[in-house]
Amino acid sequence: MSSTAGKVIKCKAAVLWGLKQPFSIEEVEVAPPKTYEARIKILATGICRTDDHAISGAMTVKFPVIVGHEAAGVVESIGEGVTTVKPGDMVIPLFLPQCGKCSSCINPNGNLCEKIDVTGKGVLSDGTTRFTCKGKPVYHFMNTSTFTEYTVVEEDSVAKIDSAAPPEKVCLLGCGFSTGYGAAMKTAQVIPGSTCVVFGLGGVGLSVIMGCKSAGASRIIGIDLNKDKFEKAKSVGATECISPKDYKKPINEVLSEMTNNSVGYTFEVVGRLETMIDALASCHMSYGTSVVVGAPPSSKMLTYDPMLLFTGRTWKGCVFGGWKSRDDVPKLVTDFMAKKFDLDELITHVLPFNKINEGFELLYKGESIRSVLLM
Ligand code: PAD
Ligand code: ZN
Ligand code: ZN
Repeated sequence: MSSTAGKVIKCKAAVLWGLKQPFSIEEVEVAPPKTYEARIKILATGICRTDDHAISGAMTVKFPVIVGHEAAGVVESIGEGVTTVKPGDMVIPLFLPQCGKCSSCINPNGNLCEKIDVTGKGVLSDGTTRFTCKGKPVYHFMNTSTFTEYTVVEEDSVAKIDSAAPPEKVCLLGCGFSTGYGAAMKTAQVIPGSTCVVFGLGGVGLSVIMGCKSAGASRIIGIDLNKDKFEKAKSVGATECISPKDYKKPINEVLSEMTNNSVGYTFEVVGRLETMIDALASCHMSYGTSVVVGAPPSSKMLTYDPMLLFTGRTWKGCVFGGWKSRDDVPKLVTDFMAKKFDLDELITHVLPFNKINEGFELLYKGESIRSVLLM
């Protein structure tokens, strides 16, 4: 048992005190894990656009909050009743839990565990938080909260992984890579020889490209407004890249002409209503499948021509790539260790944790794919 087990740990965390504010590195108190909880020492954590959705208000959260949800770390201590992880285990916290009991978990095709915190409750199951700062409770984010040296998560929100896995790389399996790769491999089930189109070439979009390539797609078209993203997209597998700004015609017509009307799969990896409709319209009217991967903005509605679906298209979405998190993350780590995919292409910046605001600046300027913060 570690010397800190059962005690409050004081450590550094990046606290967001309110909407649209920079992170403030503070000393926080992290309470010991309660029943069915584990306290984790975070070793490395990536910056994902979803964290920014909390800062910008596109996603509802309670303040003050510790965001961050893409990480790897080591279990420091466990609460009563925990049997599947123990102190010293290398783990990945899971923003999508797998409780094993809810309607999604018990169905072989479901992965959206009902314990996911999509409404921004910001507390653990007992309704309280394990963080305090300056005497105030600080809320959790998506069952994870990784922008801190220590966090507490529930047992069903953590996956034990290979102890030899490098945390500064496999942290990406906690969100961005797994989400994109799974959208192609698991949700769309791209078939060999097909043509795929990926809207949005951030860390998640590039991971979709990697999934399409692994699945044997023969043509992969990347779409972004920022042409600086094209080079990297090509190096991970895009066969060509275009910007909608270069065309007068609607993008679905452009793609239909480019491919002789043969787009099998499209992926929306931006998180905008307009691109969701563009992606739907861009897949083949009869056999095409379009997958919504980008997180939709809170409380916005879509209007679309139902003829788009009537003709035969399939419209899907997925959270976390469709993977069952506790079952599949350790397997993805095994695949990474067996060199079935490479994460280095996605990691453009590595920064010390206290430079977190710089990491977000890189995201805003469109200069980074993934910045990884080291504790
Ligand atoms: P990112 O901001 O790094 O990448 C988004 C890319 O989209 C950028 O390269 C932009 O230039 C580009 N872009 C912006 N507007 C347009 C447009 N109109 N047309 C084409 N391209 C455009 O984000 P990311 O890769 O980290 O995440 C992408 C989305 O996926 C984001 O909405 C995030 O919240 C979501 C996400 N979803 C899940 C999930 O489980 N479904 C998980 C992780 C991230
Ligand atoms: Zn994410
Ligand atoms: Zn569940």
